[in-house]
Amino acid sequence: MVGPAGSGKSHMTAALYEYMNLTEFDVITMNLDPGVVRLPYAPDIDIRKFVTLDEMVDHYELGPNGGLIAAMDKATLEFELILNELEEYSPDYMLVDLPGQMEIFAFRNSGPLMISELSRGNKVGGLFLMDPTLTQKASSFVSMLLFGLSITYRLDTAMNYMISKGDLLSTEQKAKIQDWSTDPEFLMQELYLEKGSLNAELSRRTAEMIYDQGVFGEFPIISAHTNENVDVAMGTLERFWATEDVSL
Ligand SMILES: Nc1nc2c(ncn2[C@@H]2O[C@H](COP(=O)(O)OP(=O)(O)O)[C@@H](O)[C@H]2O)c(=O)[nH]1
Ligand SMILES: [Mg+2]
Repeated sequence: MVGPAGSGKSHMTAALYEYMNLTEFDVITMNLDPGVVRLPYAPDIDIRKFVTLDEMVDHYELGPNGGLIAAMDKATLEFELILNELEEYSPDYMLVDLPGQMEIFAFRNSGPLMISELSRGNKVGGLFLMDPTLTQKASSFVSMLLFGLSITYRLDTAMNYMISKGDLLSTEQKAKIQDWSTDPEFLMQELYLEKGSLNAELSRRTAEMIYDQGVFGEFPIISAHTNENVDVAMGTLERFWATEDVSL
């Protein structure tokens, strides 16, 4: 589960887990956020059993960012312990809830290393959650996709893009997001209307590059609160899991 802080990763982990459990998938959850205080699900494997943010902050007298960096580094060094737990479960599927601060997970070495360890013998894919409150304008929608691409590049996994918190969106807002994601001409037009000439050109080139990467398409608009389209998200994930190419 990937996405900026507060995009709904933990709640989506809970919603997908419930859905998969009910439909009799052999599935477990893993929490990789050492700083989370409350989770909307009870993780089967929990990084906090091995390291917590508070412990690092106290021990090394760090702030929250330094503490998270230290916690992730410690977890990477001791990842064998987490892998041992995983081996005991040996589930068919696992939902991995990543830390809120994606920047620290994805752009330092620890996150990619953990994902690469988890990828050994397993097919790993990202579900990138786009918070609709951060994608109200065409330009913020494009920059959020760019953030997703950047994380894809860092973690070296396939990425499935979805819009979270669908319950907060009106029918018109949902239609607009779908138009942006399926009609590049429409998106370009909106970008030109919104931005001055310099940024319009940057936006256009960025959108074109993202479009060439095959990222655009009809993104499922899901909600962990109402369970809207959780089945559609599952369909997307099942199609991803069914594809042959493990190194997408
Ligand atoms: N309305 C709405 N709020 C949500 C939804 N999913 C999460 N939230 C809220 O968004 C905030 C952050 O969610 P969380 O799952 O902790 O995000 P994370 O940091 O990405 O793990 C919490 O206050 C959640 O209650 C959703 O589907 N709908
Ligand atoms: Mg979380």
